[in-house]
Amino acid sequence: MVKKTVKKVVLLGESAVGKTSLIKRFVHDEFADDYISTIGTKVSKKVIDMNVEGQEIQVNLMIWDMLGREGYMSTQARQIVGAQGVIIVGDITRPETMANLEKYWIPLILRTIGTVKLPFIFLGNKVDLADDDSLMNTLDIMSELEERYNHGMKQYIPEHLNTWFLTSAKTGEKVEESFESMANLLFYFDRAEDPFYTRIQDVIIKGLADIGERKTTIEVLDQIMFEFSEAYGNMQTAGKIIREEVARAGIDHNNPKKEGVLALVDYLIDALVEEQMDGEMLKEVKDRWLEAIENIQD
Ligand code: G3D
Ligand code: MG
Repeated sequence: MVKKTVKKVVLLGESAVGKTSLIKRFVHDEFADDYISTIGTKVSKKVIDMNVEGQEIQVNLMIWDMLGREGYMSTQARQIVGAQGVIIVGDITRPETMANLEKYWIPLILRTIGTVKLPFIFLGNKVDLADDDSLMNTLDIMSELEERYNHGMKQYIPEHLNTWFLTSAKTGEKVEESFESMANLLFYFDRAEDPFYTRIQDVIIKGLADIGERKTTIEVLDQIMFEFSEAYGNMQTAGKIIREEVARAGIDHNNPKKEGVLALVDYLIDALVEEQMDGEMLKEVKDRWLEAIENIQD
């Protein structure tokens, strides 16, 4: 008997690191051409057959790709909800995108689902373009990430696989292996409570949850949209309001300006007033947003 499971996997990482290209390279069988426009996501499906200790297992990977308003924390956060595995991608040729694997993406996962107890695969992509310096930098980062988040995990996946890879969506190098490893880790996480994982979980959460002081216009805009959705309560309606008000404020998603964000604050506060949000809380929220805008350094 083949055991069948369905798993949601998301790819995270900055714009242009190669997420869409990696998925295209890996997935031949496109599950749905429909864009889930409300969350700016496209979902592809790929079936992986495995044999674990004599048991035939079919893992149906539902792979979520971020489209459109990429770079917006609220969009990213919504995509992460319900994920059973995360593939975090950096571009080897852009060291800051590699540094952000831990600095930005892991804290975002923590803030969104409150735990890191789901499997991570780390990818340094565009290895076909890498020079020696960027390769060394990437290897350093990868060994740290492995030690911190995937220590001891390797014993649960087949010999030829790993929890991190240097990939190329262009040549196909290690792309298949990356997703295959994710499928294995998903299966492992289903079955076992890893003592190491449980032990480090709290340390990591305490150590990383506070990272991420927001400074750029995009980051402040993210913060405002995220906090608005939280304050508003109903995520779906909040998302709709944000979309409308962002348009009304004339904000260009790719290049938001301070003045636009200031206008947005007024609109969003109005929306909260209409929801009868407590006056004092409202003032606190508004002051916090204005202060964040004040401190923007682009
Ligand atoms: P994203 O989905 O993370 O935003 P994309 O990234 O998949 O859209 O890729 C961004 C650009 O990087 C694309 O170039 C794509 O072709 C290129 N790219 C992605 N992966 C690789 C890789 O492994 N090697 C090389 N050499 N290029 C890669 P364009 O020019 O189409 O924008
Ligand atoms: Mg993309």
